[in-house]
Amino acid sequence: MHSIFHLVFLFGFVQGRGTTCCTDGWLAFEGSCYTFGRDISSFTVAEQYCRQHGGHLIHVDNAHENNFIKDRLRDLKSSHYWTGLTDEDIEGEWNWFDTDSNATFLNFYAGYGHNINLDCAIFNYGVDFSWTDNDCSTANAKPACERSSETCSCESSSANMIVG
Ligand SMILES: [Ca+2]
Ligand SMILES: [Ca+2]
Ligand SMILES: [Ca+2]
Repeated sequence: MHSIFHLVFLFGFVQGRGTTCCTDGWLAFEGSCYTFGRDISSFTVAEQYCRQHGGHLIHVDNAHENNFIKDRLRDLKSSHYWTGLTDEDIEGEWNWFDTDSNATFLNFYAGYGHNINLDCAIFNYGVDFSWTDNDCSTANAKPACERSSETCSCESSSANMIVG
């Protein structure tokens, strides 16, 4: 009796502590859900794909989130993936497309991120998914999408739960 009570208490404690949940096909991590599209497209088409699924191209807030995404992409192994990062408005000033806010964290591979003709950033397969700047309008990469976990139903997605 005593140990059962203890277990229930422990379960409740873990459940209430930063649990993120997502619908099928989306991975949970710290308040966001992520999914990766299969089709190689331009930046704009990739962003449209994410929006059709209730999100936007990934907005990388910090190294912790970046490392989580890069680990997932290493599992997929197959392709470049678009970030939601662009310096199309002002060359060299990288902004996140979803919030139109200046990027505080960047992970460009050494020597990249400064090309006047390349204004959209990808997770580059060739450099272990560090970022490089690419031509926004060319079909170069697949969509990497993010959305808030608040739109998800916690009850139906226990398989995707990550406690952290
Ligand atoms: Ca984010
Ligand atoms: Ca430019
Ligand atoms: Ca540029």
